[in-house]
Amino acid sequence: MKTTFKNGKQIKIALIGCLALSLGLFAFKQLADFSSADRNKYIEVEGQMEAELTAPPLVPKPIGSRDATKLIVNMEVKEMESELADGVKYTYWTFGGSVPGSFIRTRVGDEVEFHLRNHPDNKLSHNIDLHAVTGQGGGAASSLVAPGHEKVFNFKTLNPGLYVYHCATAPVGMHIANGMYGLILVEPEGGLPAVDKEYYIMQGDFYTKGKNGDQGLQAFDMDKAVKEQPDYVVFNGKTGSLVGSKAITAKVGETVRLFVGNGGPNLVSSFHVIGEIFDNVRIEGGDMVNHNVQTTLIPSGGAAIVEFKVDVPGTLILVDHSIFRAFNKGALGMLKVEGPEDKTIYSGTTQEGIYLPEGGAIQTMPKGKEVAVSKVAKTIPQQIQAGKDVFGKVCFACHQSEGQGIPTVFPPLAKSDYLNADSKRAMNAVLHGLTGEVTVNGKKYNNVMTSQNLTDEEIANTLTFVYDSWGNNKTRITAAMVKAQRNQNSH
Ligand code: HEC
Ligand SMILES: [Cu+2]
Repeated sequence: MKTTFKNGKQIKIALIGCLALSLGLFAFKQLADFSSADRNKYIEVEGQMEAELTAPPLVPKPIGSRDATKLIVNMEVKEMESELADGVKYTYWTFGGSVPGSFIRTRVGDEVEFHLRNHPDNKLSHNIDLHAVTGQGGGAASSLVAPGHEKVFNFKTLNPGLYVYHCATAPVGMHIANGMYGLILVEPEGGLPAVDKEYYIMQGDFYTKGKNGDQGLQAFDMDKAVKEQPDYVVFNGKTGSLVGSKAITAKVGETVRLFVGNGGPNLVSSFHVIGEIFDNVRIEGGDMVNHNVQTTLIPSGGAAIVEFKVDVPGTLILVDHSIFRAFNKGALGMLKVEGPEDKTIYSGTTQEGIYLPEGGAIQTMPKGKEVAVSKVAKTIPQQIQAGKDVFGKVCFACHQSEGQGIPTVFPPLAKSDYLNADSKRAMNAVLHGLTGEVTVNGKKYNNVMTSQNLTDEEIANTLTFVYDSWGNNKTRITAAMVKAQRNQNSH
């Protein structure tokens, strides 16, 4: 008994010693790591160049052994209508015209001069928060830009890794939900090891007024977004973006690197490739590399770099392994591998048609409701119909789908005393924007409505729709009235 006790004590002392030593080493390593990020501040730059930007699934050329440089990034925000699924349209807000936005490739020590332009046809202000930036708001505080304008800010890349960027304009969740996210890679000194193929994939969740599969232009649904109940969960902005003829490709024996991001806004991704095992995963896009991984977790607003060698031919299926999202909401892509078989690795007869998307859980028949565009003067019902369309693309983003507004931020258009009291004032708000304090239904608002860049007819239709809806006084506005108002103000 006595000797065992003594031994126990010795073991304890040894353990404490070990612990102290490893803590010391850990602290030392931490210091070393911090100082390397710190050191990168002093990397000097050589010359300057414009950054190559690419739309998914492509990535720019590797940085290789190039010196740190002054890197000019020219990024333009574009609001655009595009297809979310077969027969389903959506108004996306994009960085560079794609969802996810353009891929940006830099190296540590680069001095980035970031030019954010907001296309003149856009309706809203936007900005950018890059997770690779050390500084206020990740750049968001310096980049809020109105349609037709440009903002410039500068940052030095201190930490290597794969980072998400996104818009951070209020309502932030809505801007991200509409597609405003992308990836920026900061390569270490000397670059990442060379591979044969590199691709850019980013997951996102989408919230539509209609159900999954409902046809036509679908407006953003704030309620579903707040409840985190997406109708679509997709790779690269739409269902089928990496399916069939759009699949990414590789040849047997090649090494593949996927830069995988997750824009959210809400869901975490369980990224998995059916029929492969990841040889390397750069966890969360940082320095730590794990090996032999089946599924890697990619947080919302996070990323990972996965690498694997493809050994046998076939179609590998990329999924979020929260599996209903893959087969029923769209989070399914394909990597087609061509080349000779290797029976020592895999053999068996191959059946066609497995692992194909199954579509929305609750399918409905296409309604295909088309709005006729006529050149002759519209009747009131036609004006209301056309106005509803514009409202759904432009005004709903702030005033919400039922004109209910958002307390303290966006005033209601439903039963609005401000609106109903003076139609000229309402036309002016849409024509020229509105700032300063206004009181609507007894509540004060002091915010900014940007001018809306619409034609006289569009404004007339939209206001006629608004006046006809949600308990308003049914005033009819014609294009001639808007024109008169526009001219009156240009004196
Ligand atoms: C970017 C957000 C935004 C968009 C888009 C927008 N508005 Fe506004 N709107 C506002 C804000 C903010 C105010 C209040 C401004 C203030 O506080 O001075 C406002 C005020 C108004 C008002 C007067 C107050 C009221 O509630 O009656 C009207 C009318 C109006 N908007 C109509 C429209 C119409 C029609 C559209 C689409 C063509 C539109 N707005 C698009 C943000 C927006
Ligand atoms: Cu935005």
